[in-house]
Amino acid sequence: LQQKGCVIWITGLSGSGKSTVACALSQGLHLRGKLTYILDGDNVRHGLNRDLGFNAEDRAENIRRIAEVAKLFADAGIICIASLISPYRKDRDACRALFPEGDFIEVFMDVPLNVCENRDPKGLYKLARAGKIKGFTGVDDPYEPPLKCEIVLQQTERDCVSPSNMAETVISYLEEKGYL
Ligand code: GGZ
Repeated sequence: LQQKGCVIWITGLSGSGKSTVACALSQGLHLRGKLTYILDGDNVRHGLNRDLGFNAEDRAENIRRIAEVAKLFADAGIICIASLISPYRKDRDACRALFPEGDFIEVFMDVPLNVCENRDPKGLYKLARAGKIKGFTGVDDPYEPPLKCEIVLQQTERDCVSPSNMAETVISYLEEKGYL
């Protein structure tokens, strides 16, 4: 087998750009002849995880199942890109523990809440502020940023980094670590 699998675990608030970066990363890796698969929280919740809601227990189970599926892809030599809020540190650490050292690459979308909220691509923050969605991450539900992770992709109000630029940061990391 030519390719060594791994999981790129993208964590961050709703609207922080996880899915966009996942797509850009996947495209960049395809151009390098690599097989990838994206597991997006929002999509997986329509099928495999449609029985789950957003309380802490259900989020933990959502994350656990996605990590188990990601592990299957990684075992098959595929670079699996998981993009989900995964707000709790202990849940992300439990995912990490499923993988051999180095194969779980945590990427933090470090985007301030007000930037995510101003984007509000699906109008969910607005609904959450109006009390129409309860337990929305960042509004009335916690998000625990990583204390230590492999890659931080930072976006501020002042400087805007393009998704393809962010994808390149991840690709450089993968090159450096011998995954490409
Ligand atoms: C957070 C919510 C919620 C609540 C619906 N809290 O930005 P989106 O819209 O497209 O993606 C979000 C998605 C979150 O699913 P995840 O599987 O990534 O979450 S977790 O890792 O915490 O299990 C958001 C939408 O679902 N959404 N209600 N209450 N996001």
